[in-house]
Formats: sequence, structure tokens, C-alpha cells
Amino acid sequence: MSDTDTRSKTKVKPKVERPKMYKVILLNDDYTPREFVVKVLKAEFGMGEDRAYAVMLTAHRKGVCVVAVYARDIAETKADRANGMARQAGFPLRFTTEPEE
Ligand code: TYC
Repeated sequence: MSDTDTRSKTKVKPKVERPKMYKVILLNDDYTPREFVVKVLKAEFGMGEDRAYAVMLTAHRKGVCVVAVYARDIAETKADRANGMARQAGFPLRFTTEPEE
């Protein structure tokens, strides 16, 4: 090492970013049967009957309901699959995703 050590002694704080989480949101519509919404929530989001019914009813009454929160790719995949089930069945049912604050 030389006489004068010019290396910085400033500690570099490793900044670990927590990946943003994404909400999957269920949108109400006037045409999709309640039972079909419940079926999709059970199939794609692993809900039991009671939870699925409660989420469906909240969307029905308020217009939207947060279904669950996941890492971005998982949220988008689940929303896509759920939208695919609705499209296949000919219903306008829609799920969207949005980042948490
Ligand atoms: N509003 C629909 C009906 O009355 C049921 C429904 C509930 C549709 C929730 C979508 O996200 C939804 N048949």
C-alpha cells in the first residue's frame, strides 16, 4: 500500500429494494352471473366458497374489490388466466392489476 491511502472510507449502504407488490382487482359488471364469478375466484385464486362469495358480493355492491396481492408477474398471470376463463365463457367479467402505493 502507498503512503497515502486515498481510498474512501465511506460505507456504501447496500440498498435492498423490496419489489413492489401488485393488487389484483375484480371489477363489477351487469351481466356475469354471480356463480361464475365465485367459480373463477375459487379456481384461480384458491378461495373457498365463503371467501369467494364475499369478494364477489363486495365487487357487486361497491364496483370493485381487491382480490389478493402478489409479486407483479404472478398478479398479471392470475388476472390474465381469470380474464381468459371469462372470455371463454362469453362473459364480460374483468380482473385488472395495479401496483400498491
Ligand atoms: N353484478 C353481477 C350480477 O348482478 C354479478 C357480479 C358480481 C359480476 C361481481 C361481476 O365482479 C363481479 N349478475
